[in-house]
Amino acid sequence: SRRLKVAAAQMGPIHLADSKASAVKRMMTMLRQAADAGCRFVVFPELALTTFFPRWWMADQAEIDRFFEAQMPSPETMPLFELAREKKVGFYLGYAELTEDGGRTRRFNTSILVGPDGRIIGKYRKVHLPGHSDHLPQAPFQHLEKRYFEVGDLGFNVWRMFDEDVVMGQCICNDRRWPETFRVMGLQGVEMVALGYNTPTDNIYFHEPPYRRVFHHLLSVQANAYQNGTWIVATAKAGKEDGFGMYGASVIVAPTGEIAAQAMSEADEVIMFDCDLSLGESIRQNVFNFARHRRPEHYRLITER
Ligand code: CDT
Repeated sequence: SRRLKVAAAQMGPIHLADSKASAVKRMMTMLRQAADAGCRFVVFPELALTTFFPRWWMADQAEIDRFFEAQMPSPETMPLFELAREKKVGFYLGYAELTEDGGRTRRFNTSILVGPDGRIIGKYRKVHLPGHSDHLPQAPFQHLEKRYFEVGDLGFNVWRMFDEDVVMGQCICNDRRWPETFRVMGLQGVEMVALGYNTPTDNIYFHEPPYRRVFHHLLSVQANAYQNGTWIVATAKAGKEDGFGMYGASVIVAPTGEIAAQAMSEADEVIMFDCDLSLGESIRQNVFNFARHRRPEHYRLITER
């Protein structure tokens, strides 16, 4: 059977005052731990280099742009890329991307797949941006992804990694709640999806208990893994950033929908699993054999509305 030992490198809080270099140092410690245990792929969180800055209202664009990367690898992340190449470990990294496009500055909530040779092989820009774009002074904190980022323009793709052996997909945080995210990758034969997230423990729009927030996270990744016969590696940035809580519950989910490994803390924590990639094949060849059983002629409304 084909196997890939992977790690979810959950991160504890990154405060406003923390430097990108200090976040990278923490990531390198975890990458080393994963590599020494035989992992060949490590998934880091969404916006892994900084605090989850969409919680802060900022009007000054220069202040906002401090959280963004105009190049990747950046000077701060270069040591992570070098360590990964030395250890021959691939990784997924989420960051805020600033790019010049035909004289226009564009900003995206982005993730990349980096091969074990240290080269960027795939980029994704977050499609489902949650939150709001105006200032909500009554709310305990903001969720300004719709203000600070454009909707991603690259779609949901898959890439062959590890000597063409593994069909890898990627998405970011809120995308995991949408079945369309995974079905589009499923239709391209995805075998493993890497995703990072930052999910506040409290809902600022309507009240719900924190345990229900974790339940909806697990429900989403477990159902989407099963319904597409794919592994999902979901990695949190967790804990209290400057007093604002985000849950952990990073998980490695099997194509059966079962949780193979789960983080116990809201701090830096590496969880690992030796994934059998053929496990998804029996699901994709039987119950979710798309070619045999899907009926897209009855799904038209999904793309028309
Ligand atoms: N980062 C991110 O996408 N977080 C959202 C919070 C939703 S509440 C606005 C999530 O879906 O987990």
